[in-house]
Formats: sequence, structure tokens, C-alpha cells
Amino acid sequence: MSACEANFDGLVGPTHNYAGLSVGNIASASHRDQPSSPRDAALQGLAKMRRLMALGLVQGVLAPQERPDMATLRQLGFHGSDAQVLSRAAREAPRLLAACCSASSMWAANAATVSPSADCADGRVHFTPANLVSKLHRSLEPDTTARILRATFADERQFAHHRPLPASEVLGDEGAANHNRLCRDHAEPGVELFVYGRVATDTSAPAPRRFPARQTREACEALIRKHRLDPARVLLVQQNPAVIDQGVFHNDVIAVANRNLLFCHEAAFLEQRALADTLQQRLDGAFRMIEVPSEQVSVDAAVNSYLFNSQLLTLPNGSTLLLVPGECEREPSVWHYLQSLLSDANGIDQLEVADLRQSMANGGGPACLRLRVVLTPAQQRAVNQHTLLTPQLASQLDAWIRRHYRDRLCQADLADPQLLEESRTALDELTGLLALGSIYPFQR
Ligand code: SUG
Repeated sequence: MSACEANFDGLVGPTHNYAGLSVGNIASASHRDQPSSPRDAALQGLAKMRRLMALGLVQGVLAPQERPDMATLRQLGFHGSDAQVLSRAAREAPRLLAACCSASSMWAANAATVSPSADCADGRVHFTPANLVSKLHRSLEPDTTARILRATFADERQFAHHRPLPASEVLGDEGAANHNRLCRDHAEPGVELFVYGRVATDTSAPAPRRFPARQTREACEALIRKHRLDPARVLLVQQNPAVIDQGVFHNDVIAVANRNLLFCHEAAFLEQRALADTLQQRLDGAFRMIEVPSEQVSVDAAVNSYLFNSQLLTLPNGSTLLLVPGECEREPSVWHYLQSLLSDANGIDQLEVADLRQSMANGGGPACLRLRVVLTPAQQRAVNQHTLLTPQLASQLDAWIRRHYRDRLCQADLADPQLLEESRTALDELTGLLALGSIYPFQR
């Protein structure tokens, strides 16, 4: 039986802005309070989706969330009309307002952990939305994410949906950004690689000192149990705490895997040699690794360019493409490295560059924007077909973005009641385009 890996990208929402909300994410901190362009951000994301579709890959769309998050603002005690809630929040607690306005659900790699049916005891694809407890603005996402995933992957014979892990720092879970799967073929059982940043219940274990480790080992273990994965086929490894302190807040900022190939920095994992040996055994000698040495690309250069946040894609003709963000061209050591990579016969055949400047300025590269879902042909047919990108849907989304999104947004605009109205009008129309039903609180 064949299976393909589909990419579901988070559509950028109408409130995309730079609030500097993510401690430990260097791009987010350094762009704080700069004006953003929600329209450019959404069009850049859509251009990437269109490119993958044109390459012959299955590309899906995940809807953004309702922002400003009025329900949370009211839960925080702001009351009155929507306009009063917004203006009170802007006056009394502007950082809470910013958290309630983030378009952060666009980084779909953090939406959920997904295990393909070939790995799961019941033969279904398993989804657990991430609880994202490490950051307030992101902790507001899981409920709506769960509804979006259910509306996209609705058929219970093919798809199993779990509740997010309890919202505690002990169980901090950031979804697929810390999860990779190695296999020889997508249809066969693979080795799921869960990467954690700290052990919450053992304070003597290695941990970063400067920046938070968002994913815990306890969360990974719970996901392995929930998805009914075969313990003999999973690997749990710790990310190198030193690189978290250098700005690698998710493992996908320093490593990416596709099929039997792991592309990573030499400083990515705590026990990297042992990991490579184990993967070699589990993949019966078929495992390949491209490990980039610090002397060619420093961790700082990797963080600035997001080299490893690339999409590593197998094209229909079997060749492998690395889709890197434009920042790689502007980081000389990285660009030089990429040229040498292409001239070696090492498993990567082609390189493409995507302009994702708007998302990158918040620390979200090509791989952050997508959730990978391995699908058999029957599962692909069971997906909500309206969420799969076609040339027609791409044109509709293009027109929808141009009709509803602002060209420029500053922090002061977040309290504008008109922005809330525009956002709701846009999302209401989108649920029709993607046939999602009433997934947003304002529609209920
Ligand atoms: O969680 N940035 C996101 C970026 C997520 C990137 N995802 C992956 N690596 N998979 C985060 O830090 C910034 C929002 C702001 O500052 O306005 C933000 O949330």
C-alpha cells in the first residue's frame, strides 16, 4: 500500500503582528513593536503552499484562529461591549491584549503531534493538539486547534483525535516541532523520534539556564502512550540544552528529517552519536545523516538563517528538495554551505528559496508553517476535500486575503474594534470556503 506525506499549512490570520511575546525566540524579541503586514504575511505563506502544490505534493490548509480572542479577554475580567473590552485591555494590560491578538496559530508545526496509521496499534492516524503552555499567547490555541483538526480530518474510521495534555508546565507540549519520523517508506512503520528539552520531574537532569525548554520528557512519554505506539519503535532524545540557550526554542530550528535522512547541526542533540547509532540499527542500515559542523555553520548562523527549519521534501520523481527561507541567502556561511551541499551526492538534490520574511521576523520558517500528515490513499479521500489546495482554492484564498487583510498593523491597532470586525468577517467567509462548519466562538 502506498502513502504520501501531505503538508497542512497554517494560513496566516488577519492580526499578524510583532509583539515580542516569545522569550527564547530571538527573532520575536528583536522585532518587538515593529509594524507588520498581515497581507504580505498571508500571501507569502500562500505562495509557499502554491509552490508545493505545483511540485506535485499534497498541500492542505489549516484555518487561522479568532483574534482578538474576546472570550479570553472577558475571562480576564474585561467587560462591556467588544469595543470597551478592547479599549480597557489596551489601557490596563496591553501585554495581555497583545497575547490575545497573536496570529501564532499560523505555525502549524506546533498545532499537534501526528502519528501515521502505520505506527499506531489501531491503524488510524492519531492527533494530539499541543497544549503550548509555555507561552500565554500560544496556550490560547489548543481548543480551536482541536476543532479545526476535527473539521479537517473528520472521519473517525481513519482519524483518532485526542485531547491536549493537561495544561501544566510538567507536561509542556509544543507538537510536531519536536517530533520527527524516520522510515524507509511512508507506508511502512517508522521510528518516531520525540525530542524534549528538559525532564520536569527530575531537576538534576541537564536543562538550559538562560531560555525556557518548552517540551518536557513527560509530555513525550504521554504522547507515545496515547498514540499507542510500539515502544520498540520510538526514540526519546534530549535536545542539547546549550543550543536552547542560543535561541533554538524548538528542535525544528536545528534538525529536520525526511524518510531515512536526518539533516541537523552537529550540536543538535545531547547524545548525538548514540542517537545516530540507534537509528542506524532501527532502520536496518538504511539511515542517513547530514550533520553540519560548527566550523562550517555556527549555531548562531543556523538560528539567524533558519537553515534547519527548511522543508525536506521527496518529490513525485523520487528526488529530494530542500526548501529554505530567503534568510539563508543572506547568511554567507550558510549560503556557501548550501552550495557545497548540492555538489555532493548526499541525498539532497535540489534547493529552492522561499520568501517568508513576515513569518521569519517572528521566528517561524518554512517548517514551522506546516503540519506533516502521512496519508494512505483512503485517508486522503477521507480528508475534508475543501481544505486541500487546488489552483481554484489558491485563487479564492488569494482574493480573500487581498479583500480582508490590512497592509500594515502596529501594536496600537490591536485595540481597534474595526480590526475585530474585519477579522470576524474574513473568518466567517473562510469557514464557508473550507467547509469547516462553525468552529469559531463568535459563530456559536
Ligand atoms: O512560538 N513565535 C512563535 C514561533 C513558532 C515557530 N514554530 C516552530 N519552530 N515550529 C513561537 O515562539 C512570536 C509572536 C510575537 O512575538 O508576536 C511567536 O509566537
